[in-house]
Amino acid sequence: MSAPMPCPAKTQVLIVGGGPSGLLLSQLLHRAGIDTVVLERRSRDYVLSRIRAGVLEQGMVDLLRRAGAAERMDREGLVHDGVEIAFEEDRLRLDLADLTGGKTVMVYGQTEVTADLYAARDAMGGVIVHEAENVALHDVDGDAPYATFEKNGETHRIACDFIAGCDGFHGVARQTIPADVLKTFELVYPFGWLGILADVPPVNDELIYACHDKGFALCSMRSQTRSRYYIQCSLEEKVEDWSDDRFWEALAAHLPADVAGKLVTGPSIEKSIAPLRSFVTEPMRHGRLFLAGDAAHIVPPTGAKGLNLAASDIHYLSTGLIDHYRGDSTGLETYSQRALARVWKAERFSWWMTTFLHRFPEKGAFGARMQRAEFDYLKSSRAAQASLAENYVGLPY
Ligand code: FAS
Ligand code: PHB
Repeated sequence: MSAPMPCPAKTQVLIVGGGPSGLLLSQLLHRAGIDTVVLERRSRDYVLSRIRAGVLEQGMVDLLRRAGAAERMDREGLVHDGVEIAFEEDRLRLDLADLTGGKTVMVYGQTEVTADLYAARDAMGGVIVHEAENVALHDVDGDAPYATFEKNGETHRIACDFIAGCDGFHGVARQTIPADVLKTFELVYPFGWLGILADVPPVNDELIYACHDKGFALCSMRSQTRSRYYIQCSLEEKVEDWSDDRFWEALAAHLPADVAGKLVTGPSIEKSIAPLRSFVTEPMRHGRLFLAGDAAHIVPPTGAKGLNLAASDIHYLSTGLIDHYRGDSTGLETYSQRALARVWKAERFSWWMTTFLHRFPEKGAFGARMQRAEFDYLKSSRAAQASLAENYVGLPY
């Protein structure tokens, strides 16, 4: 990794957050001749240690290719044209390509996407300041916004034309928008996902989303030799109480018998519990500050939309900024409205998939029968399958 670039006192677009949103935006703008600086709170190793998403929509794949950061994905990524939904002992394969006129998804981990974007930024000499502490944003609703931050005990100031808040759910950007301007919408689910990563061959060559009396489970993967599994867990669970053996036993109990019987188990590389929430911020712009990705919205991972929504935000924002510097600000003026239109559709799908496939004890026997009926309808209706498929592969930008 090259020595960190010195931080300039001025740039065109200041980006807060060096996750996939911030890195992708920085790369796309730099390739269009627009200067950026990325301020990232954590070290690069810390950012790259996160295990998160695993499924990319075609829109994200296209953006990574446009960003010149897709070579390893195209070599190592797995193109999937189908996905399975299991309900108790029943299994239903959705032929995504047949149901959507040829569309597919790419199975390639977010960790790899982020590493590829870091490599692409390094190759272009991108300015990324790691361990930038106490980032604060100033005059975002004026004509001369700027940011301050601390590093190695010194306070720095960067003037800019625009600020992109790509700093995730717990970032500073959304908090910079005045409370009387911001409107938020939230639904917190009464359970989480306990996830494991292990170097064992996947149990199935496509993902399986499973609804079982014991709860939800997901069989996913990172490659033909590395698997990613999740089971629904209560919010009181502590990951340290889950040995590998206990996880593998619980996973098998959440799956159809013929799937459980093929499970290959092994030592975990990573285990973690993620809470599930639906969250949206309106608007996604305030003056010269634009929110993108998890800084603006969160979806439960059941629909594989989190990272993919960040991608469509970055598509709208990068094209709006590029057009602005070429004299047309229409894209920036319409950014929030265009991004939110797609965000809310993905929020709906992610909420529907979560409600369909997780156990909600408080909904009782009637609720369980509604979930069974949802599955039976899906199994019997090509229209229902096409609706799930078109949302899963990703609605148009
Ligand atoms: P990120 O949160 O990835 O990145 C924000 C960056 O900003 C971070 O590097 C952070 O360190 C930095 N930052 C924060 N505050 C800052 C500050 N004040 N100053 C400077 N930098 C700051 N999505 C899926 O599709 N499938 C999944 O299975 C899935 N699993 C997930 C599991 C977990 C535990 C989490 C938290 C999310 C998961 N997601 C999943 C969603 C996830 O993939 C996000 O959608 C994706 O990381 C969005 O990328 P960013 O918008 O870049 O936000
Ligand atoms: C993953 O592989 O981590 C993954 C895949 C699909 C999802 C959620 C997570 O919906």
